[in-house]
Amino acid sequence: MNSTSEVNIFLDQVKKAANLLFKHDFVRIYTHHDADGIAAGAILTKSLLKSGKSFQVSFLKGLNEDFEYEKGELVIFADMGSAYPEKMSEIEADLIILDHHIPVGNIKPKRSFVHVNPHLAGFDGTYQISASGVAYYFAQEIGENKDLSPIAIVGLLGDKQKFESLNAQILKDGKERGFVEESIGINIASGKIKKVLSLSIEPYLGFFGKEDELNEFLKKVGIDGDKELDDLSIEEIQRLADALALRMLKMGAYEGIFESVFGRKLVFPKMLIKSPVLLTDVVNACGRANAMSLGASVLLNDKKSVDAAIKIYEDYMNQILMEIEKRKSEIKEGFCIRYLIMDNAPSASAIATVLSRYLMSDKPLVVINIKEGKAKISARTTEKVSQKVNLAEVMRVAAEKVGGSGGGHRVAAGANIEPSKVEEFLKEVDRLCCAMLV
Ligand SMILES: [Mn+2]
Repeated sequence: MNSTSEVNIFLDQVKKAANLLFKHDFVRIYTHHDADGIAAGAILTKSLLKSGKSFQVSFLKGLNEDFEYEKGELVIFADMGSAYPEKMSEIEADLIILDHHIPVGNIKPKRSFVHVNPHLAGFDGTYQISASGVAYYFAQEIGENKDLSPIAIVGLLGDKQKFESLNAQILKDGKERGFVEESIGINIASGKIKKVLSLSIEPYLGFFGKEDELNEFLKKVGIDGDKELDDLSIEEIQRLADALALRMLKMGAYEGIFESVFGRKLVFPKMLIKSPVLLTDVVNACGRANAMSLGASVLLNDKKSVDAAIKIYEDYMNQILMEIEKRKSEIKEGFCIRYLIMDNAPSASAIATVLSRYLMSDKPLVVINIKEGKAKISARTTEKVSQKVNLAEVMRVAAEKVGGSGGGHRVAAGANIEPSKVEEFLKEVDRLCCAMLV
């Protein structure tokens, strides 16, 4: 548990950021295109609207992309910035960073600057708070915005975080005010049982494209697959949970996953999509499909957006699950890592996340996607392995060695390198992981 002084340092950063915001009428916001970044954007949108500020929200894949601003404006970066000191130091505007990635180097601001990052206050930004959580705390400083707790929870779920420390407070706020409810159950999407089980990637259950196997499974458990998952009795849920846990165990799922999937289930009674898992998957899919604003609209409870977003989610799940089934057999063994090299795959990170958490959880997994003349790398591992192996460091060092760049979190990191350097890069990654595992 973190001490009061760490909480105070963090809240002090947040307060300074709010004070800088109060000096401006207009804010330019750049946020990341993933679920956490979209959730941060939605939180900023709603809290700034309420406080009467004008603003513009744009989504970026990363800080390698161009961004614009007018001199002297206020620019907010959410879910990015902390690891790009050079870029941040060039900005000729007032600047707020709301990030949870490990800070790198020193930012030398040209104008007023507030850096809100849990790492700078002694928190662990990998598990204890995400960018949407940081934005949530910032929003509480601007006004009464506890209704945004479900949106912050979507962001932390998107980043595979835990309900501890600063995140625990967000959950507590939500429960106290009736925006979040907790009951016994399985933390999985909601809807028709067959569809939920076959399209689930969080947790990954391996039923996609295996209708006979799924029917057989449901028959054994004694559950009607055409029923709504939310209509099952406690006793049926228990049976289903036991059978799913056994299946996941046999597949090789990381043991740390079970407590987050089984036992406790969260519900957002006031959101249009009430299942936090489904809502997170939908927003994440919107980000992948370049429909970030649509994802944000769903988070802001815009009725018109829901059907289109669900359609994007179903298409995306189909695509990813098809890719996972296809790629499983192409994974190669290194000494201390496993790796997969793909050409033009839809997404490296989703595949890396699923494979490393549910199917091959004992070693770090490095997935390389060669697309448009660039090699984009996603590295993933479990919390257990990450106690020794720091993938953020591995990606940064190995990428820099071959002239690229990399970074991220201990459990989930990435890099960009030249395709011709892939072999050399993988060798270095393997060497670094072996060195850390000693
Ligand atoms: Mn994030």
